[in-house]
Amino acid sequence: MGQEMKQVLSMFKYDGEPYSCDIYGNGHINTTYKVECKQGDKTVRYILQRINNNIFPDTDALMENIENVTAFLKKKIIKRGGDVLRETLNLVPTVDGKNYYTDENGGNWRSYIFIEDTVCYEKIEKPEDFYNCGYAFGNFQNLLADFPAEKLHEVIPNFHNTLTRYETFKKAVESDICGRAKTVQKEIEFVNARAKDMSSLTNMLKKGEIPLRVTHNDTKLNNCMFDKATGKTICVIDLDTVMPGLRAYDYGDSIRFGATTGAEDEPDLSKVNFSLPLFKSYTKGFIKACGESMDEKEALSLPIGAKIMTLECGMRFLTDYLEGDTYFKTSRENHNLDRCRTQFKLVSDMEKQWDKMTDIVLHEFGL
Ligand code: ADP
Ligand code: GN1
Ligand code: MG
Repeated sequence: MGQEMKQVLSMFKYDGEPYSCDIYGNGHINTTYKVECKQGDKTVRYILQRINNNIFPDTDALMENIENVTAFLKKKIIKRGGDVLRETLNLVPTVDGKNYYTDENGGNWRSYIFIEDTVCYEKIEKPEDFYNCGYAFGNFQNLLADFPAEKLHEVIPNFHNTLTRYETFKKAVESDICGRAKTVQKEIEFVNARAKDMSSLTNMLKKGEIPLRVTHNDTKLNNCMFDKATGKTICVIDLDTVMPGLRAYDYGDSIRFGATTGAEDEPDLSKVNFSLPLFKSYTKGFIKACGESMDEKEALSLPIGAKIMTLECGMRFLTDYLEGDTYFKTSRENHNLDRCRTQFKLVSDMEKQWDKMTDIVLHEFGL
């Protein structure tokens, strides 16, 4: 471990002496490390993250959100007799009692207690796991239903405003700073052909058909931890984007990542197909967890969320490709383009199976 890393680690109130610190996980945004500390003959583990300040410029606001949300969740977990060390994220304070540390180069670091005896999946193997994932994210929203939303900073304004994302996309096509637009004409046309869809969710909100809620906004399968012993979901992580939003965002973002036979960045599109059985499993879990609080209009916004979040995410990957791969972490040439293509493949599949998707949602809703 280098001197700079040792310096960062020395700034956190860890139990024991840190002896290893390795890159960890598959997130696209922050740089995550697993820290191991020796305490007597025990090993105590932590997660350390260098916050991506290109994406989250206001670290105070970001960390205040996380501190408030986790404190709120902890109270609820204690009330129901749960284990606060495993059922929510727990920030480790710095030696001077702050929730993050700024190094000499201006890098911002935060640390969490490592949630032990869990697994985190990149791909769904068993439909039952996806049911549990749906239940976890539905339940997460329920737990935060009475969180005072005015306390939340909007750390990324318009995060899931698909229309704003479309405007940004069109500007990226127009500027074409890397000269890549000519190579992705088919993908650009795919987006433009769906211009009318971009405001479908925000229009429902504007018309008062669906309510604004406190949502997670980044409900990928790998932001959900499964208990190794029971196979059930135990904790929802990656709370950077908890903000006011729509249920359809959380539902849809999970579907686009999980209800598929291929990885988000699979280059061979013949391996990427939308999976109705997985869609059904997640839907069952999510709707069950939302319970009484959901009405028919909101239920009907869910399949729209699935398609729109998939289209939006594909459009974001394509925008980043056009802008030179500066937002999402990439590890190979055309990585963002491969990601974009899987999302568009899923959108096409969903369009073909639209009636079946709606029927499944209505059936699980009890109609
Ligand atoms: P990103 O914003 O880059 O996606 P995450 O906060 O999701 O970063 O963390 C990346 C990965 O690190 C997660 O997918 C998970 O595997 C792991 N991870 C994050 N926090 C914890 C934790 N408290 N305990 C155990 N693993 C964690
Ligand atoms: C990013 O942080 P991570 O990897 O969980 C992104 C999401 C995208 C996702 C696509 C803050 O999520 O919005 O849906 O990549 N997070 C942010 O995989 O932009
Ligand atoms: Mg993540």
